[in-house]
Amino acid sequence: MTDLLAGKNGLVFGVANHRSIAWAIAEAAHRHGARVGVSYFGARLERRVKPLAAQIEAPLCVPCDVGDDAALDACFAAAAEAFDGRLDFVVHAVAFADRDDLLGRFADTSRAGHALAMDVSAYSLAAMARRAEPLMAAGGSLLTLTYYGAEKVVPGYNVMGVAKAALEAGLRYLAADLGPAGIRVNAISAGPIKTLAAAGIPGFRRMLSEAGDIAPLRRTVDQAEVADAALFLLSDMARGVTGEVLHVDAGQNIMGCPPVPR
Ligand code: NAD
Ligand code: 0WE
Repeated sequence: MTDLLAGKNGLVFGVANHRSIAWAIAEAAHRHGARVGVSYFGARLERRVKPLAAQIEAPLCVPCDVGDDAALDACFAAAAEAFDGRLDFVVHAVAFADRDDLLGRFADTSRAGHALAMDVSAYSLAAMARRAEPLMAAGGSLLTLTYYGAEKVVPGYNVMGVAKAALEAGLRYLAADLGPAGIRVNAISAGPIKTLAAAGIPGFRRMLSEAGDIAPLRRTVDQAEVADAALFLLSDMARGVTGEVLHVDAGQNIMGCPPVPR
């Protein structure tokens, strides 16, 4: 293994625990020579996240509600300070909708539920990009996480699917806006993985097992596989790639119907 991110400074949003995709990416980035700051949501997670941050000698470990402009300002100010004003990458691995909106019908989503999912899960990428830009004078890479429910109806994903569709469209507009400054913006569309965000979703275990049956590789993916793809997109290896959604899903998304045993 090489040091794909040697000398780079990065900020990772969305670490909740050791199962978080954000954690797998932070750990992999650190292993590949990056200095990685982490941000987490709310004081409740501090006890979980601080020891993880210590493991990768994070120069920064700060709370941030991405739905709060002042909190984002404070977080990027802390990053500017910790990294002497130079940031090379940002990872956006944050999503939220009201639990009730993931149980019923999309048709029944309230105006407030729709606004919340869009704000936290989609708008926040633009809010981060705008704040990262002045710290990325030498260029940079922004990465977000999305899901197939943005492209096709996944029962129960509901308002999150609509928010992920907005996230994916938004990433393309950001890539166009920030490209001239040498800042790339991409997403990984991950297959289903058992994390905190998936816990308590009714039928998730069954979904995982079906995904593994449908996918060409006949299995699901794990956090480490998403992190390896993230290393590529964050590194100079991907210097020609922007505005892209890379599927890391064992191929599940290419299937038009389940395989027929012959
Ligand atoms: P996770 O629960 O570990 O991560 C989600 C994170 O979002 C948590 O750290 C949570 O604290 C954070 N968050 C929620 N509201 C926030 C707010 N207002 N401000 C700041 N942070 C907030 O679960 P995960 O599966 O690692 O999810 C990370 C990303 O990956 C999400 O965008 C998710 O949609 C995406 N994703 C997950 C899967 C999957 O099956 N697990 C598949 C594809 C994409
Ligand atoms: O993006 C997600 C889930 C994001 C998420 C999860 C929760 C659970 C707890 C957003 N908001 C909340 N709010 C809560 O209160 N995934 C890609 C994982 C996921 O969620 C599903 C899936 C998959 C896959 C929901 C229904 C169907 C499939």
